[in-house]
Amino acid sequence: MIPATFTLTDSELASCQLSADRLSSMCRVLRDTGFVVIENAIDPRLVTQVKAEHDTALDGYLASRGGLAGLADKTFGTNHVGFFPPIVGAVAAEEIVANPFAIQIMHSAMADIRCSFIHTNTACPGSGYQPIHRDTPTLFGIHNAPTPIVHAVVNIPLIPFTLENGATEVWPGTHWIVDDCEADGALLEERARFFPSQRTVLPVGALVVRDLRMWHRGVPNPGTELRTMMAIVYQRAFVHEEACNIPQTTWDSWSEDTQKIFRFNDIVPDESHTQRAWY
Ligand SMILES: O=C(O)CCC(=O)C(=O)O
Repeated sequence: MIPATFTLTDSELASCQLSADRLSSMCRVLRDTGFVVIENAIDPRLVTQVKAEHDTALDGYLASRGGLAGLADKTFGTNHVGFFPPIVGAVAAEEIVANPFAIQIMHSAMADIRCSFIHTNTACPGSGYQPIHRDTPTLFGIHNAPTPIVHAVVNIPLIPFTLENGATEVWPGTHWIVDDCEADGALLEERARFFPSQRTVLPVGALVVRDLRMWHRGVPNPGTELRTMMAIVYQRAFVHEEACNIPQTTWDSWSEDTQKIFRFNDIVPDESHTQRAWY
């Protein structure tokens, strides 16, 4: 089990509420280590449904791009596919896109937040190592002082993540390294040799809230099954992010609180819904 892991109690699950003490412990772990895991935040049956709908959409997308062979040299790491699934059905369920436990943590850590980035990362069979990286540069290019968290990603594994099938590797504490990693010239591989890393071994039903600055990488999946995680990025509401478009039916199914998180996006008729694509 990853040290940064919490298990929700029956009463937390029933009320969808964290007590002030528990919330404060989770936020402290996020602040100290760069990530926090809740191992039972989502009904596994919903995750199974998300996987089925996601995989159908991903199949169609890959077919439209000539399969994995057609994406060779385009993806970030061999056979690591980044995909924006349609924001419909189970993928768009509030337990996924605005999970109440993840949202409480992020509201506490970042106050008012927004989201425009509903995405998945799939380590396909035959994937290799990605370069070690962080997903966002430092705030305002500040390199001489630590800054508070501004972006967080919520990762939701769609199958159990194991050491054998490509559980993501993370370097706890590295979100506090604020120098200009990219300009420094030393590969993070060289620097990361001096820190211990952890693998995010996770059951279905878990979620991870990760500071986007934390060093991490996708690793090989030598198995036969797609290893997919949702990667939904939230940021403090003052930060600009390219809008996505949300189908009207999905928008209407959301509570006011969820609509507030997605308020900077375009709401479109269902038939006009399109998603971004990297390649
Ligand atoms: O899929 C993973 O385990 C990590 C993916 C990732 O970090 C990325 O594509 O930026």
